[in-house]
Amino acid sequence: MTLTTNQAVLKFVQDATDLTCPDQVVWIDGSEAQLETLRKEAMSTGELIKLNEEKLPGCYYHRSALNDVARVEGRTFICTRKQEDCGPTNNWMAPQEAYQVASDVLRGSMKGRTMYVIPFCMGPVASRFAKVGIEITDSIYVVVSMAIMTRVGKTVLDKLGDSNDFVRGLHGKCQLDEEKRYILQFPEDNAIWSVNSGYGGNVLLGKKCFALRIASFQGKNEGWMAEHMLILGIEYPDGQKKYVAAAFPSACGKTNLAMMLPPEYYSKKGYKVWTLGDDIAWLRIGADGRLYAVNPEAGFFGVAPGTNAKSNPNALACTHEGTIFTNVALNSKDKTVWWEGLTKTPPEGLLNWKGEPHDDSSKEKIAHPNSRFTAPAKNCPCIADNWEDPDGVPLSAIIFGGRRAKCAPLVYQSRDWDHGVFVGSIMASETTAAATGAVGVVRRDPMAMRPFIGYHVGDYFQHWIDMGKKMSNPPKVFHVNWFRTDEEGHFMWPGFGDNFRVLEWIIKRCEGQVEAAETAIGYVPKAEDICLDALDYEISEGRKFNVDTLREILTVDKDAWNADISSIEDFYATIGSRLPKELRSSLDKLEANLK
Ligand code: GTP
Ligand code: SPV
Ligand code: MN
Repeated sequence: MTLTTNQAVLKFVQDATDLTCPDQVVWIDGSEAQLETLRKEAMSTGELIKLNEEKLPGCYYHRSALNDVARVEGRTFICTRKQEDCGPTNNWMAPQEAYQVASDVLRGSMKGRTMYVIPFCMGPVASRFAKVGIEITDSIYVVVSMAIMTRVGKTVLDKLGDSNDFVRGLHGKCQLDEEKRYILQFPEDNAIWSVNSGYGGNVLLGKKCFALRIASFQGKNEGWMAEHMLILGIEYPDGQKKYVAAAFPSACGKTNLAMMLPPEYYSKKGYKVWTLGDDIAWLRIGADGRLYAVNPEAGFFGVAPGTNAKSNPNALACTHEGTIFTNVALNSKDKTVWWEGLTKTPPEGLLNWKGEPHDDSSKEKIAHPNSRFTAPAKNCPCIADNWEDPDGVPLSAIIFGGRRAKCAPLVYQSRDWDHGVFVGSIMASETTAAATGAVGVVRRDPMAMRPFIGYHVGDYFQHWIDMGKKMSNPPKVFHVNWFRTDEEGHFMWPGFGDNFRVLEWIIKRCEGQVEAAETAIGYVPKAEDICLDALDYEISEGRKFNVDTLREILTVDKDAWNADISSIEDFYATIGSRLPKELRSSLDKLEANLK
C-alpha cells in the first residue's frame, strides 16, 4: 500500500521499481509493529541475530560482508554537471555516466527481493532546519537502522505534502561486489545512488551522503551549513548553559566528547555535560546574529572498540536497549557482545566479527576496529532535554580538532572568525579505520569534512567566510588536539573526561574571563589557566602528568609548524583560484610569524 499521493514521490518509486524489478514494494510507515515484523524476517535469514533479551532488551547483532566494513572514499563520487565544480578533494563522475554505471548494476537486482520505501526526516519534523528524504533499499538492516538514526514513516510524508523538495536515495545491495561498489551523490539533482554495499555510511543515506554531502551543497545555496560536528551543552553550577560544536575527523573523538562525564572534581560542584549530537550539525544564523545548531539525526552510529564503563559510560548505557551492533564480537554462550576495550580480557565463547570461533593465540582483532553500535539518542543518560528544539541551540564556540601525534598544541584560539576558518582549513589528522585504506597516515582534512564536502572545497571555504560576514555575534573558533604523544608513543594528555578542563578554558575565553598568550598560530592558554586540580594520570609507568607536561603540550613547536607549511601550501595549490583571499593572507601571516 502506498502511503502518499505525492506525484514526485510516486514517480521516483515507480522508476526505481521499473529498474530493479522487486517482487514487492513495502512502504515503511514508522510503526513498531511493522519494524518488528521486519526484524523477525531478518532473523529468519540470519541477517539479524536476536541478543539476550534480559541483558540487552530489543538488541540485535549484524555482520556485514567481509569486504564491506567501512566507508569507501575511493568509490565515492560527487556527480556535478561540470567537473570543475566538484573540486580537488572529491572524485568526480559525469552524472549521465554515473546513472548509467549504477543502473547497469541495479537493473533487475531486486528480483526475488522486497523493495522498501523509507520516508525519513533529517532534523525534528517540526523544525525549519529539517529536510525530507526518501530512501529506497532492499536491505532490512538499512530499514531498521534508519528507523533508529532518523525519523521515519507516515508523519514525514505528511510534512512533505505534495512538495518536490526531497532527497531521492536509491540503495541496492546488489552482489556486494567491491569492484562495482559506487556511492554516488548528485547534488544538483538532490539524489544519491548507492550500490554493492551494505555498510553504515555507505548505505544509511540520511547520514553522510545526505546530511553532509548533499546538505553542504544545499546549505551553500540557501545560506546555512552542514558540518561533521558534535553538539554539547555545558551546565554550570548556577544553572547557566553554554553550547559548543566540535568537528573532529572520523574516529577522532566526537562521540566521546559529546557524552563525556566531567571529572568528579567538577561534577561534585554541579558541572554537567549534556549531549545534543555526536556526528552531524546543521547550522543556521538566528535573528540575534548568533549561530544555532541542530542535530539532524535521531540516533548514534558509534565506534564500539574502546567504549567502556570508564572511558564512556554514557555511550555504553546508550547501547543497552534497542540497539543494533555491527561487526563486534558475539558471545555465543549468552548472546551478548564484546569488543576490544570493553573489558580487559575477552570472555570465553566469542565468535569474532567474521563469525569464527575466537582463538586466544590469534593476534587478530576480535571485533572489527570500525565495528559500531546503532543506538537511539533517547537512550542516552545525558541527552539534553532540548536536543530536539526546532530552533537549535546558540553556539558559543566551534572547536576543530585532529589526531596529531606532533605539531598541534592541546588547544589554541583563532584571532577572529576569518582566522578561525583558516584554522579549520589547515586541519590535518591521521586516517582511521572508519574508511577503507591505510590507517595512521596524516592527511589534510579541512573542518573534518574532506570526505563529506559535496562541492568544491574552495567554494566551501568561501561559504564559511561569507557566513561570518552575516553574523553579528559569531562563535569563537578553537583548535584542540587530544592525541599528542611522547617519544615512546604514549598519549601525553589524559583525554576523555579530562577534556572538560579544556572546555572550561574555552568557555572562559568566550566570556572574556581569562587572558591568553599570543603566539604565531593564535592564542594559547597560560599553563596556570588550565585547571589541573585532582588530575591523576599516568602517561607511562612511573611518569605522571603534571604542569610541566601541560607546558610541553601547549608549546608551539616552530620547527614542526614550519615543516607543516609546505604540506599546507601544496593543499592550497590544489584549490587554485577558488581559494578565498582571506585564507591566503592568513597563511602568509602564519609563515611570517613562524620566521
Ligand atoms: P565517527 O563516528 O567515526 O565520526 O567517530 P568519532 O569522532 O565519534 O570518534 P569516537 O568518539 O568514537 O572515538 C574514536 C576513538 O578515539 C575511540 O577509540 C576512542 O577511544 C578514542 N578517543 C576518543 N576521545 C579520546 C581522547 O580524548 N583521548 C584519546 N587518547 N583517545 C580518545
Ligand atoms: C564516520 O566515518 O565519520 C562515521 C561512520 O561517523 S559512517 O556513518 O560510516 O560515516
Ligand atoms: Mn562521523
